[in-house]
Amino acid sequence: AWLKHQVSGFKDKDGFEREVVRHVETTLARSLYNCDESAAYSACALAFRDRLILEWNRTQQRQTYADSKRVYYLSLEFLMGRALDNAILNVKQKDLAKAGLADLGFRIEDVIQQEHDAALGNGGLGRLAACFLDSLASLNYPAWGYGLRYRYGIFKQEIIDGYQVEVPDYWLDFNPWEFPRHDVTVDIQFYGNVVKSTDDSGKMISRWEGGETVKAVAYDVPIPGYDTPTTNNLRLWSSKAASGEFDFQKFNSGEYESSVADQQRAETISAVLYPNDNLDRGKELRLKQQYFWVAASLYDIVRRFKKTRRSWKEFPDQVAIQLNDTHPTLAIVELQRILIDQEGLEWDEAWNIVVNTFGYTNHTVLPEALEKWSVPLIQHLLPRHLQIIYDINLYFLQTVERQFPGNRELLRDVSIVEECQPQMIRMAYLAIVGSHKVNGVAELHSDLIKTTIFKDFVQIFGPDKFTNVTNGITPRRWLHQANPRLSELIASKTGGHEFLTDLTTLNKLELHVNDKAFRKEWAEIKYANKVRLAKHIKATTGVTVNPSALFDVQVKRIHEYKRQQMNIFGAIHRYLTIKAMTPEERQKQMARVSIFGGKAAPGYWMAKQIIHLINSVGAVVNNDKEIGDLLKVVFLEDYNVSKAEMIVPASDLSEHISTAGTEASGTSNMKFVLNGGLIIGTCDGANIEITREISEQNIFLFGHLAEEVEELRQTHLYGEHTVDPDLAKVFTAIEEGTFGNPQDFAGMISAVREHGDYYLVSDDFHSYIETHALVDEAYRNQEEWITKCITSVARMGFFSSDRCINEYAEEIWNVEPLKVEKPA
Ligand code: DL6
Repeated sequence: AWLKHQVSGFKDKDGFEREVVRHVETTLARSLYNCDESAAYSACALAFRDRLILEWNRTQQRQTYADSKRVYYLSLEFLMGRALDNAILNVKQKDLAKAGLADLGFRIEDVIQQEHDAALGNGGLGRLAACFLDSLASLNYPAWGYGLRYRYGIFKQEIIDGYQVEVPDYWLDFNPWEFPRHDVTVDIQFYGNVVKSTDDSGKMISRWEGGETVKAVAYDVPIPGYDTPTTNNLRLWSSKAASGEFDFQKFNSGEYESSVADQQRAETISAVLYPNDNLDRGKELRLKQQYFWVAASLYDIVRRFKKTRRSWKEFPDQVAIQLNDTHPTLAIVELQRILIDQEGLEWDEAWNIVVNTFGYTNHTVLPEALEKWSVPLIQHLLPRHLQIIYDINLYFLQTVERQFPGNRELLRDVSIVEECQPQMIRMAYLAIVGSHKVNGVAELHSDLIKTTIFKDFVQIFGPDKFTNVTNGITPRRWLHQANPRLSELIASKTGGHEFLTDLTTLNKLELHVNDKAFRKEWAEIKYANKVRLAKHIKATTGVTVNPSALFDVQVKRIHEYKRQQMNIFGAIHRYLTIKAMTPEERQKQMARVSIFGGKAAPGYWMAKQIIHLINSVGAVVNNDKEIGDLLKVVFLEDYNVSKAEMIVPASDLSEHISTAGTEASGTSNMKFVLNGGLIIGTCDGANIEITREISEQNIFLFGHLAEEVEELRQTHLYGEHTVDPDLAKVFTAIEEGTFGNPQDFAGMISAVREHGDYYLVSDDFHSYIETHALVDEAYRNQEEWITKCITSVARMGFFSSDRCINEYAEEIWNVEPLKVEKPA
């Protein structure tokens, strides 16, 4: 299906300006004389959006007409960030927009910054989903994302007196990127009961009846591809009362408050994103969110399939559904229910279709993040689904029994229903049983799931069901958009912007690694990015940092396994070391800025203590005249996607220092290296493959290996646990009150000293400190440092999310791109 289309940008600058002015004057009903930056953003977004909509409609028509297999990416999180810059860059009209806005009296950077981040996610999992949507569109795959339209995204973080304070993120005041589809609604049922009867042929049928109904309303978001007319769709569901606005009878009889109660209860479902990262809390509303979203999405997918009038057995040839972690696992049960209860298929035929349709991506091995739902809760909320889960489990266990007769232990271990009080449904097991492929997100992680949490399933299903797709990032956002000067410099040396669609062509950079002028410009760009970040630091924290110092960055969700506590202990160690130096020694010391950022889940006490310690250390160190520029410690408030776009290009060194075996992949490690920063890290997640690609000389690895972790934990529990002497000095300084009330940090210290040091902070501390000393040495030699940076960037081609999506398409989804003619 070669169909010809032209990407719809603007013909010229004047045309763009006319459209902006038209939107200011008509859509916004303002005059150019009282058009502020916010109005300029709105008008500019609407102008580009108008063009995008045309491509979006055409893409949908083209894909429907081609009638080829589609991918549906089900994710509870899509951490999209801002859309305007992305939309402009995809049609390659940044210069035009910049000049047009300048004519109207605006700087494009200021206009772009008016946009509120679409922050419908917690961290890596949600951002990965956003990168995947970008790649799917850019590679012309017929694909839809399905998610929830939370009224409140991830909370905004304020730092008050050194503590995290959460503020709601109401982001929908003005959102030109979504389109309500009041005509696309689905009634979603909860509660009720199951009625059994027999049909005319004597076959037993089950009907789910009664209960409560909530309406799902579709909101569509266009997802433009880069340098292609393909514009895919992200459909987000919003909940509304099925009965309309409110209960008129109650209203008329004066019960004003309860007349709106139904409406409010219904709207609560999609009201708020759960702010936990790598943590399962088992709340009823979360289960309601999950079912609401998968039921609406499946209804939509099935409705689209039925329009093609194909037979059911063709469903997996037309539909591939990817489960982003276990959050959408109920989709497996729901599709089985639709096929057997509503469409009348036999169990086996239906189950075959289900399994061939679904793929499941696991994103964590942390036990506290593996989802389980209590049987009584599912029984109450989704009675028919519980029966189907029991049947899925029964048939599964019967095949296991046939394969491994008499192995009761195995049956207990792999049962989808965990026998405890109350019984629990293990969602990862259900996802494995109901999918044809299961993948991890980096090599080590994919190996670990096969040898630890899912090892029995490898025995049962064979190793081919389990695969690896190492994560990736979109170079469009994480290089071209975030670091425009570096992107242009790379283009000038690699013969154009091909690297944006084929990242492996970055390898051409190696030819220029000794080119003096190129290296000079490279260094200037990094410095300029650091100056910009330094200004932001000054404006938001009041701390002055020297852009010539080494910027050492750790930005990600705050979690004990990610070990920000080790980083801040390391900074304290550095502070104590500098304090103990003679003036001559200090002269030789390399200047550092330790930069932290990230949100703690509101209920995660230890993570909040870590933030407090970072800020308390900063308050002391940054005001210590003896120290001056040699060390600064700053915590950047409210880390999000758009802040990452500023922080990542400004880093010299970034920290990816999780306890080995705990970080499934990590993706910010890829972003930092792609932007010419080096990394210090453990042998964990994608750090290992990054090392393989860029070579060991260009990365600072330290710490114990994954295979050593379990034994070390055991020795902590049952043997002697002596704290590393350098770390002990850090603890003494904290306990002496150097950074404020020691009681505030007692929990962090005792986790290491008295409670088994589960995350191996003490075990890794020595090699962490030593490796930082190597970093100082390496940074001293700027020429070598720049060589390392350029070489690393040149070798990052593997980590494009385009490569990942092509792997999913080939190995898991069996889908082909829908070819479109490249725009002229
Ligand atoms: O795969 C994306 C991302 C990985 O890069 C991180 O290493 C991993 O921690 C994260 N996993 C989760 C799991 N949450 N749940 N459920 O966020 O996935």
